[in-house]
Amino acid sequence: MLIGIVGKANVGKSTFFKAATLSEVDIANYPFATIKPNEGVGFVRHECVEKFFKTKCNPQKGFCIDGERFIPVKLVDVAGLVPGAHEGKGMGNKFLNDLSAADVLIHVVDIAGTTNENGEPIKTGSYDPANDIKFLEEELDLWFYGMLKKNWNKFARTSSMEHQDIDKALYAQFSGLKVNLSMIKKARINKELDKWTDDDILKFSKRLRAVSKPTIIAANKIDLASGEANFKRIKKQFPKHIIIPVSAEAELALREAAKKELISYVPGNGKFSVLQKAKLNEKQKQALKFVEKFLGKWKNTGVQKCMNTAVYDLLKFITIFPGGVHKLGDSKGNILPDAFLLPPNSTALDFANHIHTDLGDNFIKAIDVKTRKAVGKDHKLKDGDVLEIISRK
Ligand SMILES: Nc1nc2c(ncn2[C@@H]2O[C@H](COP(=O)(O)OP(=O)(O)O)[C@@H](O)[C@H]2O)c(=O)[nH]1
Ligand SMILES: [Mg+2]
Repeated sequence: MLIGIVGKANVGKSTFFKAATLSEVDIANYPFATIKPNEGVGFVRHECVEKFFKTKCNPQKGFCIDGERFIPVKLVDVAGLVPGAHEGKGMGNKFLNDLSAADVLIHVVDIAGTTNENGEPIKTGSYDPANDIKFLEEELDLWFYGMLKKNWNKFARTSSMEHQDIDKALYAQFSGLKVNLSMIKKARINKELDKWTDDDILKFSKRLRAVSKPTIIAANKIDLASGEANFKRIKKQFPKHIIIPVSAEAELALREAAKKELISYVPGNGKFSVLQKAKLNEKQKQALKFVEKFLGKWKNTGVQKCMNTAVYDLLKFITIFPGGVHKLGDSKGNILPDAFLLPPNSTALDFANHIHTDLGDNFIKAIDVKTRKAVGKDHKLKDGDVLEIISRK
């Protein structure tokens, strides 16, 4: 799972990224083999099944506070995209490449309109953030379009002459882009490839971009003047988009204060409490006062909400906990040590394979630990299931 943080310069991408990847707990074990310089580990929040089993978990990846499990996901902070990025403007090619592997995007927009189209600071409210939503989608569409156009004539002719499967032929053009065959089928025009017009290619590029890089809008800097009015207007203007009010700065303040043990705060909550032993300086007092007022109005900072919405609502992933009917711990006695994110419609066998292909290869049956019922390999999993895999080895 890779979430791409995108947007033009100075909208708050890095602030969002820093807030989302800052955890109260230092975690040694990430489930990711490689982390590039502009990548980090953030978390989605899911109710922990420890409550169901009336126990206390010891997560080995991620962490758990107050019965809320934080499950690691990778984030990439893509440097500011400018109009014309698809033609290479402002290192556009490199930045777009950074997005190739993303499953879902969080488009950070300066909803208060304090930055112009190039990300330069201007008077608050004097730029319409609607332009940014349009511009970014257009850049991504044209990026997809450019990839197709590069070899189109030759590729369309060969594919038609050789009677190749159209979906597979198109699929081959998007290697490395987290595009799969079902996305191609959803987006495709129903015509032999050598009959496609330029308009058809563009139309397909747009549809494919929309299904393969689903995007939510983080309406950031909502704490500033004109943030709220712009947010309301833009929600009306883009009724099909998911737009979440965000103050990345407020979230960063909360996570930093929690890390210093000045407050207790569960990311995503609408409240925090100042810890008894905390010695706040004047600046910290002011910052927390501002955040408290903000939460009173907006309920939460929106950062955790963006993460959860991207993974659970847009991608419709489910969380599955490995466990056993007789033992919820691993060999070292860690209770409910893991929580995995799986794509929608995953089966018991998919889960076994996700843990280890050996487990999939030797699959006998699985047990739904909550109901204690045995299930077969094709059993469809649902969010929050606890599963035990019984294998031959
Ligand atoms: N008021 C306010 N300012 C913010 C917020 N998020 C970021 N900023 C400020 O916006 C500026 C640009 O932020 P940065 O994260 O570097 O933007 P990036 O270029 O998109 O990575 C900085 O001065 C931040 O402090 C927010 O939620 N509210
Ligand atoms: Mg930045």
